[in-house]
Amino acid sequence: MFNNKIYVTKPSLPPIEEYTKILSRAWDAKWITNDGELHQEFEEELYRYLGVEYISLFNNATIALLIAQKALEFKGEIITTPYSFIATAHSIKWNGLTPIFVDTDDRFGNLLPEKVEEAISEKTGGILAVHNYGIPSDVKGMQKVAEKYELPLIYDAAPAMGVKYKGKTILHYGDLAVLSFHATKVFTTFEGGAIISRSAKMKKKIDQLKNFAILGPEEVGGLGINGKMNEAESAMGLLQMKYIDRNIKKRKEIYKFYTDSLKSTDDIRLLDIPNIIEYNYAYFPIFFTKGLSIRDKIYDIFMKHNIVCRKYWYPLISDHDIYSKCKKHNLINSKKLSDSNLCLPIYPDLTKSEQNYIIDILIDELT
Ligand code: T4K
Repeated sequence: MFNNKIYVTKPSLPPIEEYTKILSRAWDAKWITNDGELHQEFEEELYRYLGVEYISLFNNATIALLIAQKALEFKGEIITTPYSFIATAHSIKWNGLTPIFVDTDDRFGNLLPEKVEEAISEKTGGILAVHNYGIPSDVKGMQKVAEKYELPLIYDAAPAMGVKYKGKTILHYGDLAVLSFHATKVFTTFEGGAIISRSAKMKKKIDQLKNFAILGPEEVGGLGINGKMNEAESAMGLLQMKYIDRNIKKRKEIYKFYTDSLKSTDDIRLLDIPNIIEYNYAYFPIFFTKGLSIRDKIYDIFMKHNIVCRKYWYPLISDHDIYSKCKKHNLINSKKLSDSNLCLPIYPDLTKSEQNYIIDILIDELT
């Protein structure tokens, strides 16, 4: 038994000396937020790394999701997924819009384009899809539906930093895509996020919205908010760029070890990620084919052994009181996923003995 708790994730932090060295530039300049030098350099590094043209940095992904919807003029009812972190739906509600919950596929928990199409009505004013666990699915199908009905499409790509689809970043899909750089993500700036847009005009609009809609010293263009990333977060982002590939590689090794150890275990389904996707190994969800009671039993056993797994995503967003009155379209697959999943700890610093300990407990309980 390990004395310290093993959490589902832990941030990968660079050496503190490297961080203070970069941060000292903000100290010397006495410029600590509002599009500082480190902010600009971090944005540049992201262009290079992601191969995208327009990025706006944010203080977190939730505010970025709010702004993305404002920028695309989402209105009325917004089709979204019940199988995600609560922030996905909250961002819709904060904008005074109504989430409509549609079912996902039964493998990855991503919205199904055909179900989205079925749910579209004259009240629909946007689609907020998620690359669940950072894994994209039928992005082309979703694009077709959005185009056919002329609906703006946003991807909540919060966990998808570094993920590629057919050799290119997944962030090319959707009218806008939103990343999170929270402490629990593969790439962290403490708190933080970004919107990837498709045109200089849209980036400008987003950059204004995140800065109170200020157009000049004496001019405000409408209703804006404070969504800015500061220099301490930007310094962290700049430094983290050095480590991202190494961190993803370490995650991949753990992912492979878990997969090899569990693939012949009955009663568990693992994610089967298609070859066209280069994953960032953000999560290691397992799905108990016999459902909720065994999942909850294993969760409790792990807790007794100081292993803190998470049921991402249980309950479904649509089952929380605040969303209970929203329209739900036959959430059969998402309900099944929600009742059967458990995410095992995965992060670069997870030691081999910790990995063995986790697997041994699980296999022991299931055999
Ligand atoms: N959309 C999606 C699909 C998302 O997953 C998220 C965020 C968002 C939108 C919104 O993005 P942000 O606005 O946050 O940028 C956490 C995070 O707060 C949240 O950012 C994240 N998703 C979500 C999946 O997880 P909690 O309440 O589960 O976090 P917490 O504090 O329980 O942390 C989880 C584990 O991480 C802990 O057991 C221990 C470990 N941990 C956590 C922190 C904060 C550390 O080891 N160090 C840390 O500093 O929501």
